[in-house]
Amino acid sequence: MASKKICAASALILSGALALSACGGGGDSSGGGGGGEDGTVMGFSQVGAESGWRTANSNSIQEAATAAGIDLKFSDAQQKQENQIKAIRTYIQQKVDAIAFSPVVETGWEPVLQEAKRANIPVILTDRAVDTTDDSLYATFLGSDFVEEGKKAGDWLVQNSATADTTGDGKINVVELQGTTGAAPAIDRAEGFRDSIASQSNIAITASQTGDFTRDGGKQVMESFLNSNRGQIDVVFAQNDDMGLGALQAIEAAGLVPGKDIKVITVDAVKDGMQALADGKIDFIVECNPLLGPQLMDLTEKVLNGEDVPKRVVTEETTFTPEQAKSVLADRQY
Ligand code: GYE
Repeated sequence: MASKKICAASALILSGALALSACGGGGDSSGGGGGGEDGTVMGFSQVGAESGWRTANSNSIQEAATAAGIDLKFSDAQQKQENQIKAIRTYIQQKVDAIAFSPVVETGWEPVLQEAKRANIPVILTDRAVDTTDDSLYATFLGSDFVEEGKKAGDWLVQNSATADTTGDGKINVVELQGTTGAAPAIDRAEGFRDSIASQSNIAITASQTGDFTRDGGKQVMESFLNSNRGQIDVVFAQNDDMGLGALQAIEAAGLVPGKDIKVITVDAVKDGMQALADGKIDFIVECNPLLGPQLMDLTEKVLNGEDVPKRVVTEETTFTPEQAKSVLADRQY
């Protein structure tokens, strides 16, 4: 009741077309909800809860929706594409005003995005990209440049190759813990990292396997790498902090000292990762910023208002050494 009243009130101050679409969910007996304080209903399909990054990202989106007065319908797909497709279809049926999602993998979205387009519901991609040639299927894409992140990781290794040869044989053998197979950050970080080390004949990726962006996954894959290549691994490139933290457990359990016997490079810079970096167990972290909520709400409002938005909005981010981690750790929000 209350939310319908607010929706009616906001209709007075909004232009005709938007007022209709903003209140579309509220008038629907199929359970679309009445809208937030500003009448807007957004359906958001999250990848899952696989990492510290993801938790920070979900919190940011939920808090920003509340702050913007947007009624957020939030669902967790548990890293399964079929669950995301189901959630998006439900949002279409509920006639939400906008749909946002972070696609678990890059491919296979065209049919459901076509359905959203036919229903005139704008889709905003956040965090991860979809692989499609038809960019009319989404309004904008907000998130990091993952190729760049992979490059930054590789560049650090190239610049620090003198100390990275921990086995002292003149070669730097890197093992890679990849993120979820088919996910944009896994594909792109791998590409950027390879681009960066390509010209270095002394650096080689000797093993690469997915740890699904989870701590457990990283630990298990690192255990198997250590079982088959013990004594030959100089560096671990973990495509996120959680897998890197799992790898640390495996390295220590094998009686080796991370940061000394094996150098560790990760991506994200969540608090646990930054702590391990400050402690000297991780050597370098490339930041990936999960606090996308405020920008996502802002872009959504603009799209619904019919304003022009850039097709791609890239998040700004930095990198951290142990010294830098020590100085920012106390103020780290996530
Ligand atoms: O790096 C990882 C998470 O898509 C950028 O997904 C995100 C990645 C992030 O599970 O920790």
